[in-house]
Amino acid sequence: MTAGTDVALRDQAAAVLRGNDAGGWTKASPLLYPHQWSWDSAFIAIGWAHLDVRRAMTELEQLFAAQWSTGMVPHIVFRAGRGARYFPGPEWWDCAAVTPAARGLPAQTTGICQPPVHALAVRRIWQLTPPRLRPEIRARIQALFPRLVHWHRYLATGRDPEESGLVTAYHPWEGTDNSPRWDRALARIEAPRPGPYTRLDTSELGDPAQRPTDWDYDRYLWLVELLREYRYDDEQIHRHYPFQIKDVFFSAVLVAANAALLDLAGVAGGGDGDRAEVAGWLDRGRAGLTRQFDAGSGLCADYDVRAGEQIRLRTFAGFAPLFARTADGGQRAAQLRLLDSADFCGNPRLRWPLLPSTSPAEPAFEPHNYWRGPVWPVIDWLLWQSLIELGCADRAAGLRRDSLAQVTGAGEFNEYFDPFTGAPLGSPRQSWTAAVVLDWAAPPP
Ligand code: 2M8
Repeated sequence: MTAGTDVALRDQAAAVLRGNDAGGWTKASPLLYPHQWSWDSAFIAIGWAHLDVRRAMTELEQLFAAQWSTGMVPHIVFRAGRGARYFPGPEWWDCAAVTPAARGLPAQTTGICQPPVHALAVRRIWQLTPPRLRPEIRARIQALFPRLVHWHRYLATGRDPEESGLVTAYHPWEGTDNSPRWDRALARIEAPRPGPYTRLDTSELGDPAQRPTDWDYDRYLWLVELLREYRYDDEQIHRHYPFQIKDVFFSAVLVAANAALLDLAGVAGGGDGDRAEVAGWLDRGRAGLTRQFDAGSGLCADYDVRAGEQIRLRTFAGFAPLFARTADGGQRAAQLRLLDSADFCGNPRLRWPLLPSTSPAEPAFEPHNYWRGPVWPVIDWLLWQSLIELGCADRAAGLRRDSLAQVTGAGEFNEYFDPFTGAPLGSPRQSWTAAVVLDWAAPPP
């Protein structure tokens, strides 16, 4: 890629973010996702940081303004209001009516959460802050820091009462919706009885084959009904609720984010107590992932708490020790070998050697279908950052180069891409895709 194409790509990516800017927060995408999503906002803030670090901080401040009193940062803040075309809307969740934890917020929210990329975003914003803005941005990071700690504490306690170091996910919407990782747990829900509903996503997108099935949606919505019945109360959920998965990818992001939070403690003047607490979560998370690492396959396995069984599938999540950035020498070597094997980036049918969401060798693989095969630029961005931190500069440079080539070749900033053809799929003008392109295409400092 020449310097000229970099500039053109940056301009196009910036235009996507600006086009989706709703004034202080950014729509995840213009058609399919008109509200503010949690982990999207974190990636989006990284994109904004290349254009305007103040705007980048505002993105996260707006998101954290909707943080629950438990510390949970909700997965959607319904900022576009009730009239916006998105299903399911706030009435399905009804959070403020059933739990005091969701009262007094500036907008309605959902009652679940997504991977905590936020501290990674704040660290990146700080790295990109020009000297003249440092006093202002430092003060804003100081103000946000306790909220970030509160968020991580919620995940380390409310979502891990067993102190396993692994986060319990409550819903496929907590990140990777129709990943085959959830298939068996969802299949155990025999009689979902959600109220009557009409999906908007499939008609909005035009190709239902790129989205979860109605079978999935019945279960997604039934799980929301159960969560509401348990008043989003973690203790009740742990006792009664059928879908509880120790998600190694979510847990790995928390480990990486705890390391970022420790770095930020220096910037934000965090006290010794905070530092010790965060360091403890980091160690516990690393140990939890190590217990889930299967030396035979070279992958980390999720764990289904209700069924008491390991979830052994070849998906991107198996690379959790890399995503956590804590892989020891043995894990790192095994995972790097596997990463470039025919099961993943070395598959001869791939258009680009990028990490697909599900291995083409997995029976559940579908090249067009959402989290069941396509390449997601944000996931490759996380892997790229990890490889840099783990000292794998050459492999990281390849991921960056191929990711940019994928977007340039497609000429679109879509949500995900066909791994075999590189064709753009899912929602067009997806904010987080534009955001990571801005980071990849940035001129070296
Ligand atoms: C997708 O999920 C939403 C529900 O949250 C949906 O399909 O309607 C996922 O890819 C999720 O991880 C992402 O945050 C969201 C917005 O981009 O879209």
